[in-house]
Amino acid sequence: MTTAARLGVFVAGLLVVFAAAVGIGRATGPVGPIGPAEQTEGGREVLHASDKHADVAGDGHDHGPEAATDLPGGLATSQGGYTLVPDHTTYRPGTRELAFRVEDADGAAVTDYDVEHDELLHLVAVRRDFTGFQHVHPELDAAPEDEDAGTWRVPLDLTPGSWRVFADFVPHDGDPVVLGVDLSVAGPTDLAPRAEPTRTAVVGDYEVTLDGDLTAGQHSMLSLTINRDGVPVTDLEPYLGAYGHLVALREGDLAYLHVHPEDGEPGPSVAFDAEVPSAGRYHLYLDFRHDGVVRTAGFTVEADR
Ligand SMILES: [Cu+2]
Repeated sequence: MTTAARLGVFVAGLLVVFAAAVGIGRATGPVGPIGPAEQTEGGREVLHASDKHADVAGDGHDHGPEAATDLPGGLATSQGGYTLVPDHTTYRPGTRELAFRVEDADGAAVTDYDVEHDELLHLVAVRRDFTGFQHVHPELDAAPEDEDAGTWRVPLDLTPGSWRVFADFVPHDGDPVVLGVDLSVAGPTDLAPRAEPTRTAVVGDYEVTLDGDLTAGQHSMLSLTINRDGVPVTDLEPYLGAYGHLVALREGDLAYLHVHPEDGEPGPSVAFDAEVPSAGRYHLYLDFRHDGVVRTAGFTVEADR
């Protein structure tokens, strides 16, 4: 058969398929209004927010049908009446002081915060290719007579690239808030390749192993086990009110997820209750303290549907 003839047969075949599809469509007709659980998208059942209340805010409350305000934290610079205002958004590489304020709906710098996990404000900085993770605790200038009242300051180690900075805090007598803002750091850079899922992280003499799986929309128990030179560590020191502190960031948009530590022994395993809002890849950072030093172990985990 010549190419033209083959093409002709192919086109004729397509027409037959198309005609058959039209015929089937006419025969069955529109199905009319269908219930939320019957709709399909790409062959999958679509669950509406009203059918399944994912605790995306991670605070244990049922937030009802998913609205913009129920998005995970850290995706917005301004949310819930609060705005994260950095003094600068462009930096030269090196150790640089980040100065910022949290402004309320009236544009006034917030100076009154509630302690959460032992601190008034947690600041997490990560380069958008998931390198250079830092979890630090800025100092607040709260002296009311000071014109800088409400300004937070903290040094960050910045390498060239695009960074996301998260401020995780509780305004006095308010609800927890996580705001995010991008910083650009000048200079040539090599971006890290996409990280593959990992179960083990090595930090200096320490090896940390991750057990447990993440499932979208469900509470998932994660256990992190810490060994030093092959010996289980059983004398972890409390850090931020627990034997470990875990931050989870979603690949793609760096949504910031709350992960709650479970009470337990000072090692070798630390348990967390994590809930992720969607399937896909997450980057987990465990901070733990031993021998007076805080170390960070990073993991990449694929969450199931
Ligand atoms: Cu913190």
